[in-house]
Amino acid sequence: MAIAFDSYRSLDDAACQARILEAKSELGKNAVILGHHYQREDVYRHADLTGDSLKLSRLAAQSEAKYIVFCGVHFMAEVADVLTGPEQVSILPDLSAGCSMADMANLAKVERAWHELSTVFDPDEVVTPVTYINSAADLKAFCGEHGGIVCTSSNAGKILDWSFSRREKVLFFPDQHLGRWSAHKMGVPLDDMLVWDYDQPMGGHSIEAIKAAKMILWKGHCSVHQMFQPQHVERFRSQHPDGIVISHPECNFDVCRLSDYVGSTETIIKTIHDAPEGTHWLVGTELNLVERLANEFASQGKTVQFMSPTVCMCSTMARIDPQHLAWTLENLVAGHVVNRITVPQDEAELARLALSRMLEVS
Ligand code: CIZ
Ligand code: SF4
Repeated sequence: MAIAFDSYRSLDDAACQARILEAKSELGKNAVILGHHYQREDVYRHADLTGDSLKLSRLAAQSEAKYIVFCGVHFMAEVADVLTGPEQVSILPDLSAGCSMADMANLAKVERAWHELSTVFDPDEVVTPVTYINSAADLKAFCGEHGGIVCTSSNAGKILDWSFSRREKVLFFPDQHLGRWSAHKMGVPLDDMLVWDYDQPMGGHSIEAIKAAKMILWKGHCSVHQMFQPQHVERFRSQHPDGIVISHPECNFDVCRLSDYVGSTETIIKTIHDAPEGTHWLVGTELNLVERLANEFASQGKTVQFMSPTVCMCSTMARIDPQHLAWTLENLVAGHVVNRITVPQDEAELARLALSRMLEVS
């Protein structure tokens, strides 16, 4: 029988750290720990591989390890399961580590939107469905089935080019901000975009408005990135006229427009890494990553400052704490798999189709 979590609840952090190291060394090459850029420091330090969700899943797919322990959120562990072999096991140390943005779209709501669109035109001829990788596997499968594709914050522009070259319109979910910014960058006017409110019939729009729109943006967002506001950028600019501002495309449109650079976590890291010594940065993305960058680049004389005056962490990812990691690993040592994430096979096949289209395009 698997070891219950209860006894780990009161385990202090120092004891956890020691037990994680011990379990890791016993597991050796059988297990690989993946750590997302937004992961808290006391867990991130145990990662064998680090990166954004896509890079980590690709690395997982290349790894020989039987157990993939994903210190991230639920959709990432699903992608790892879809992209790895049938003998590999994807594990999420705390099942409540979800993504609130991913939860803003679900299959029932997207199917209803597709059905409502079908009263205006045949969406399978007119609309490419594009899902951000931050979404459940059944939505990726929906895109696979309907000629659609997955995108990440690194490749959204290329994916939209591909999508518009095939069909006249795009339905983009769940993040309206990534969709709006990426379409804007490729020259789609804001007037040609509408926000689909999934709680209203026909997304809250007239048939004429739907016929006229090029980009249909799902009404979803990341609650962490919504905390960054234009006034934070303006205050920084007035205090540091030579400062440079970089934001994640999940930030709202005005923050992106006021930024010098907009890019994924991998882009943010690389841009600051490649910048000259002595530069001063304001960064609009999750706090754990920004603090890590601030520490890492301090020795090169680069100052890295967090965009918001309040703490904005990915609180769901932070549920993967040292206690849950220790519990997961010690169970593996004892021969028990806890918190396995599996995507049903038919769904996984269609999700893989949408993911492989993305991998080909980008
Ligand atoms: O795809 C990811 O890992 C996320 C959530 C953001 C990013 O830009 O890397
Ligand atoms: Fe989801 Fe936002 Fe957390 Fe990213 S930061 S995993 S989008 S809740």
